[in-house]
Amino acid sequence: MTVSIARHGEIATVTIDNPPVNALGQALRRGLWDAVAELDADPAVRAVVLLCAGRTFIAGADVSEFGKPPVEPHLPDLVDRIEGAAKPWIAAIHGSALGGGFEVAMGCRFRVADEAASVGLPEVNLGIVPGASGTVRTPRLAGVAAAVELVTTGRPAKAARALAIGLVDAVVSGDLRTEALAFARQALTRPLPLPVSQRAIAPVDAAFWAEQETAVARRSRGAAAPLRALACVRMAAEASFAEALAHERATFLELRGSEQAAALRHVFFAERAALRPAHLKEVAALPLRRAGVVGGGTMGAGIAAALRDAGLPVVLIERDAGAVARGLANLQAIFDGGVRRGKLTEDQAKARMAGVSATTDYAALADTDLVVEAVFEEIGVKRAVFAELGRACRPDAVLATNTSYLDPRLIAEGLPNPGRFIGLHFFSPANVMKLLEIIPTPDTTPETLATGFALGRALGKIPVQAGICEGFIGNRILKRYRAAAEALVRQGVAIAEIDAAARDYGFAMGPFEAQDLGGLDIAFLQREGARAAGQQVPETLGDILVRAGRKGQKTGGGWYDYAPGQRRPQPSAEVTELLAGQRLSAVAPMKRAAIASQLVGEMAAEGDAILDQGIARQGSDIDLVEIHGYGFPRWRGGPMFATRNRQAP
Ligand code: 3H9
Repeated sequence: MTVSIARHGEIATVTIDNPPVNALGQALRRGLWDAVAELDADPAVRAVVLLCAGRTFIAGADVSEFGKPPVEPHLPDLVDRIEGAAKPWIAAIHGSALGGGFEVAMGCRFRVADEAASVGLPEVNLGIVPGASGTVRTPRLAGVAAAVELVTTGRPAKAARALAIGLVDAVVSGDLRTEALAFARQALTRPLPLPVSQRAIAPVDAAFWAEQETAVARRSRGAAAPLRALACVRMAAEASFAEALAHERATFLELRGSEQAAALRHVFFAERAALRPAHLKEVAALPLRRAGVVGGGTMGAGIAAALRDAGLPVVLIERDAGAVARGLANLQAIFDGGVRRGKLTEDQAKARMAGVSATTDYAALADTDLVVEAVFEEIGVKRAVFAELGRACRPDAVLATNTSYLDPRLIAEGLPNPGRFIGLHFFSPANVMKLLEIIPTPDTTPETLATGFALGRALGKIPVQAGICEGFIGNRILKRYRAAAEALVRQGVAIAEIDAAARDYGFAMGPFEAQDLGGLDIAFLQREGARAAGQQVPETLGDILVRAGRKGQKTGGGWYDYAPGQRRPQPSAEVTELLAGQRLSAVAPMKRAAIASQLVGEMAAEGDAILDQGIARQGSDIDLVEIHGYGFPRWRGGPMFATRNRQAP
């Protein structure tokens, strides 16, 4: 039974039980519709408490219904029906009341939330706007500014904030059902507040909308939904409830059928599938209670910070006392940054540091469940580390390398119990970037692989399995992308025009300005290493620049020039001269859309090769790698989705 009714004296409870997240599919909407009728007709009932079973309140409309024609009862009608019920309904919220779930809660006369609950309207993350009065009722509850923030960012508000801004009427600790029933009894002793739809919206000054439009457009970088959501709130503030509702519904239906919404739905389901891959369903992960990190540089410190953020005690190993001190200072700097940005309190930062013990002695790793190696990218150095780990760690401890380019099989050679070895490729800064490439070797056991995914989940990452090849999934595609960008330069397309095309497409930065920021020398050294090892690696345009001392912003110039202390790229006469001999005769000027299409097409072509070789398990994994590791615009769905769906860039 999806919806069940119980009576507690003059209060009824309506309990929704629709696992996993009580999404508002058609059967549930019908069940609630009928519950209103049944309770309206029962003279013994004076108020109704709406509860959910399971881990959360209603998490929203059922996203899997979005590709299909809407079926009655429609959600906006259901929200109106609950609001118009003869008895007041009280939403009792635990977990998350999101999207349609929060819209149902706003149809209720009161909202009572558990102290760990959150409420929000995340529809923009799916490329849509709320479609059942979210943009129209929220400003009536919490004011225009709060409504704009909620609907344009999609970020939920935690219970305490929701109470402070008026989204909920009470926050309770203890048993939610008991507390909500007590709230309902109290509420019946006082006059009822107006239904939300009848409340007034406090006016805002004219400049507000212009400021918000600029700010939202800047933030959303090509994503359509946030600006459309803003327009809906504006309509709510300036027109009648009914007009605003009709405008919101029309916008919702239009966007629901858009390419952006299809792309974002693809990402939504891909992300959830990535966390629990089907092939590991039956495999139990090993327990993760204590972790070790070898190497306290930028990468190692970032990994240690990520582990601490997830609550794991960390042993940090470095090779000498100076390096131990530098590693600790790197970690301290990360947590200090968290405090400066308001993400951590001073006390939390102290607790994060207190959970780290740093030493040169590998024996300190004796009782760790997992150790991640993040030392210099050189095979001999890494093998020496694993020889130590093989001696110091428990035989069942998972041992991971964070290599980005080396063959993990070579790193693991000679390691006792090679089944517990795995590649865990983090992206810098490792405590921030969501992507985690997981690279099993032929020896890695399913339990070790499952533990890699469990770690990814614990750290709040998007884990993606990759096979062994140079650069795994992400860096291999990056190489092709950069080569494609260089090929355009050789054809005579201006460097700045290529970067602008990538930005227009939705990337934060183009391929050349990104290299200038990160430094051209890392990839150069790697190519030089391969050349020294006898591999045929053709000379790139980047090589020419590095040989001329242009390594990027840090040397005052790379693909562009930079004025001292400035980060704004300026076209460079020196680069034009250095590359003059490399350009073919000028081609017809290319439109930016065609440039972007070519770049993304090359990424997808590499993705196809990666799939053919079994390096990635599915196209959606490649999309996740690009979105979470390389700044591919989420609302395009990733290179594989964008190319397959022939989106016009
Ligand atoms: C909306 O409401 C539009 C309305 O304004 C207007 C309509 C007219 N639908 O994330 P999890 C599945 S738009 C269908 O791992 P958690 C998910 O795929 C909606 N399925 O759990 C997964 O399936 P599986 C606005 C959904 O505990 C399973 O549930 N709402 C939906 O880590 C568990 O999910 C949102 O955007 C859904 N709406 O986190 C909320 N949601 O097990 C989206 C989840 O087969 N959801 N599933 O892989 C969330 O943010 C999280 O699921 C939540 C729980 C925080 C609730």
